[in-house]
Amino acid sequence: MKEQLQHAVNDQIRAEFESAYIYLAASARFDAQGLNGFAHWMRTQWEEETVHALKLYDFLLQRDAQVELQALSKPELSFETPLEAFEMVLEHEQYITGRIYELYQQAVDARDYPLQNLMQWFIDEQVEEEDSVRAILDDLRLVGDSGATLLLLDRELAARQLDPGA
Ligand code: OFO
Repeated sequence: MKEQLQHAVNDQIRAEFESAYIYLAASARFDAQGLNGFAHWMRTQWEEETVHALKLYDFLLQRDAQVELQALSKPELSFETPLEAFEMVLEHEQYITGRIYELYQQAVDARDYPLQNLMQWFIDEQVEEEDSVRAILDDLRLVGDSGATLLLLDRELAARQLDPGA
């Protein structure tokens, strides 16, 4: 595997672990606010992002390429309310989608077909992730950031399970 691509995949491993870190921090904040369903959703998202990082990690190992784990930044949370939190999540996932497209393009340019296949999986995954986050945002915009309906949404999010295909 070309060295430049190995660096790019290692950098994406960092980005996935940093995503996981952001969601874990968000989970702790919701837990402290007593919104246990939101906390659970974020913690499940942490788990999914860890799976994504390991998918890339295993891919490098399979290709006999070099794994170079990088330092992770401290997660900075810019939200106060559930609505702001999910606006942050959507913005973050759109940023990740941009990175995935970039990595896919690099794989195309290098004619690295296995990496193109793997990136295709990530591209599909990002469509699903952005869609599910938009659905929660729609609900939050309808119910607002407080009151009984927010608690109902909190209960709904408590039911989220880790997607076995994630
Ligand atoms: Fe949130 O998605 Fe990973 O790639």
